[in-house]
Amino acid sequence: MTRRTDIAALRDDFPLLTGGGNLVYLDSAATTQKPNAVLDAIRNYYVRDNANVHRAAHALADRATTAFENARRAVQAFVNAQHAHEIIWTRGTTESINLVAQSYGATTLRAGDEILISVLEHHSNIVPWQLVAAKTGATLRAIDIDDRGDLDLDDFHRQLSARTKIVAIGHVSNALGTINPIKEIVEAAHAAGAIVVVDGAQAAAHLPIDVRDLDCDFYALSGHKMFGPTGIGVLYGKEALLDAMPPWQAGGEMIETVTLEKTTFNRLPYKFEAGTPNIADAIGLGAAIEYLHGIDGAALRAYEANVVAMARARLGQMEGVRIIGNARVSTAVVSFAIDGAHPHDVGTLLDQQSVAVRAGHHCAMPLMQRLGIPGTVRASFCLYNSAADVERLVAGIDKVRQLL
Ligand code: C6P
Repeated sequence: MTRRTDIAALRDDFPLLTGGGNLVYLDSAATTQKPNAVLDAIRNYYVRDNANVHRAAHALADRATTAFENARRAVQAFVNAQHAHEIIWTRGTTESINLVAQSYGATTLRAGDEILISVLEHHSNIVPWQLVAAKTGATLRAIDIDDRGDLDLDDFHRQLSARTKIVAIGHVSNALGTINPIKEIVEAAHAAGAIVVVDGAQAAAHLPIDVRDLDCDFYALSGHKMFGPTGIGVLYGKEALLDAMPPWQAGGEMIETVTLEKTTFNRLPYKFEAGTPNIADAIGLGAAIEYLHGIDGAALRAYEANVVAMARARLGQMEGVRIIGNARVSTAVVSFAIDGAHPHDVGTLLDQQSVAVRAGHHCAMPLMQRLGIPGTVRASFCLYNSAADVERLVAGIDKVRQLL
C-alpha cells in the first residue's frame, strides 16, 4: 500500500475547514476536525447497516456486528495489542480511566497503598484516583516537573516505593505538549510492583502507539482527538488484568446467564460493555484509524514538527509573549501568555480574528497552580495546520497586543 506523503493536501479532506470562511483552527487538542472518510463511514453505517450488534438472527445485525468488531480489530492493530478482546469500548479517555479506577483500583487498593500521578495530569487522570483513594484509604501522590515542563524523573524514582500500587501518567501533556518517557516509567514501576495506566488522549493523533513495546498495563484514548467522532473511546488492558477485574457497569451484553439469584458474566471484552454500545461511532473511529493508516507516518510527523517549531520560533521572538513549557521532547501544543493580558481576553480577541485557540487552565488546574499562573493561551496543531496558520496566529497576537 502506498501511503500519502503530501501532508499539506490533507486539509482538503476536512469539510469544516474548506467550506469557505477563513477559520484558523488551532484547538485540535480539545477535539480534532473530522475527515470525509469518517463522516461517510458513519452515514453509510446508518444508511446501509444499522442494527443492534451481537443479538439478532438477521443479516442486517450480522453486518452491523461485523463492522463493529472490525473497528475493534482496527484499534487493536493501531495500538498493537496482542488480542482484540483487550480493547474495551468506552465513551472516551475519561470513562476509560474511571473504569480502571472503579474496577481495578477499588478492588485491589488497601489503606496505606499509594497511587502515583504527576502534576502535569488532566483532571480526568486526577479526580478518578481521588475518588478511589477516598474509598479505599489509599494515598494519592504526584510527581513534580522541572522548569522546562518535563517530568522530574528523580522525583519519580524518589516517590516510587513498594507502597506504590498504581502509576497513572499522561503520554502527552495537553497543556504543555510534554511527551513523557513511558517506557522508562513502566520499567521502574513494574520493578517496584506497581501497574501503569497511561492516559493517551493527546498522543493518539501524533505518535505511534505500541502498548506491547511500552509494556503498559492500561492505555486510554478518545476517538474525537484522533479524527474520529465524539462519544467513543478505548481502554486497552492486559488480558490477565482485565480477566481478574469485576465488571463496573451492569446490564445487557455483559452477562452470560442471569437468574433472579445470581449472574455469571460474559467473556472479554463484553464483560465491560454493558448495554447497547456506540456502534456507529466505533465504526467511525475505525474509519479514522484507516484514514491515519493511509498517511505516511514519518512524513506526517516531520510536517507537524516543522509547523510547531515554526510557531514556537515565531512566538518566541515576539515581545511580551512568553511561551509556557519548553520540554525536551514535545508534540503539537504551544502554550503561551501575553504580558499584562488575561488568557481569556486573548482567546476572545483571537477568536474575533477567526483564530480558534483554547484559553484557561485546560482542565489541568494543579499544573497551573504549580506554574503559578491562572492559565495559558493554547494553540494546538495537527495534520491540517500549515505555516500560513502560524502567520495568522502571529498577526492575531500582534493585533491583541495593540488592543490591550
Ligand atoms: N482534553 C483539552 O482541551 P475526554 O474528554 O474523555 O475525551 O478526554 C479527557 C482528557 C484526558 N486526558 C488528557 C491528557 C486530555 O487532554 C483530555 C481532554 C481536552 O485539552 C478537553 S478538556
